[in-house]
Amino acid sequence: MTGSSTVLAELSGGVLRVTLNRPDKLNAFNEEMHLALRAAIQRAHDEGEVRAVLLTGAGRGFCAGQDLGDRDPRRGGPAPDLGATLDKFYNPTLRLIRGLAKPVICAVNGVAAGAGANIALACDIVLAARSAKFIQAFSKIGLIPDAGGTFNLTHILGEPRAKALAMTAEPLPADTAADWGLIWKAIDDDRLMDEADALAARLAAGPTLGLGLTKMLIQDAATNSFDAQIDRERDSQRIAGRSRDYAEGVTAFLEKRAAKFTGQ
Ligand code: LHQ
Repeated sequence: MTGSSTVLAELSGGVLRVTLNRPDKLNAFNEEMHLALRAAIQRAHDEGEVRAVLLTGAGRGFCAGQDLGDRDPRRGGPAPDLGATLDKFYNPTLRLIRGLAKPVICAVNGVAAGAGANIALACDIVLAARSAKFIQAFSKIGLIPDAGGTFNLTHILGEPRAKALAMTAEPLPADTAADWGLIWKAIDDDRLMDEADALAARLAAGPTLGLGLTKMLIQDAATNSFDAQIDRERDSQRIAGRSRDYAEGVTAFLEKRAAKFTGQ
């Protein structure tokens, strides 16, 4: 187990399990937690043994976004530069998650609000406890949905639902989030972590290079033309076709046995 006390990081069987750990604050972000989360995702980039990441939260919540106690306006002083906070803390971590050529699974174990909701939505496969809710809480405090919210909500849901969620801050139950395609699955609370662990283990035993290429292609499809995208598929398939895992996958199929992927 590594990491600070605010973010626990544990590598087992190729899965780096990263747990946001300020449960008495519903895992709201302070500066230490920002840096610790970034360090954990950076570790997933740096270490070849990490072949999948599982992000979750300790206690009854997943993450309540920014710790609002950190910038109490009652203390007076100049207004904070929240753009600088995004530049310094949120955006580098979001870019690391999206740029990590390995699967990132998010197990939303409870309420996900503000930037907490949008960090979950930036992950590759999102499972949520049936009791969890996603809240675009920003409009309640006069802010805009950050942490990739305006991008992901709009691309995944379209303008009507994105605007309504953002402007009303109404909690979206996990089942509805799954029905709308915002997340992969809602799962009974007592089954969530078992299913998330099993999925993470399965992906960590997968063809990591090919899964990473797949992730990047699907992300880029949102902004590429069809024409550009099929060229990218050609380039990526060329790389995948030269991987050891492709040779192993085809050999295993022909030999009627399970493939043993190494991620290369
Ligand atoms: C919290 C928080 C919290 C501190 C619960 N902070 N303590 C913002 C600014 C800067 C830069 C850029 O980006 C951003 C992005 C953002 O994330 S803005 C959105 C910030 N988040 C929110 O507005 C959500 C605030 N929290 C809530 O609305 C509720 O806590 C939710 C709906 C998440 C959960 O409600 P409950 O289940 O009723 O729990 P609770 O409210 O009783 O919270 C439990 C404790 O956690 C409580 O502390 P206490 O000492 O009273 O037990 C809360 O004060 C604390 N907490 N969120 N964001």
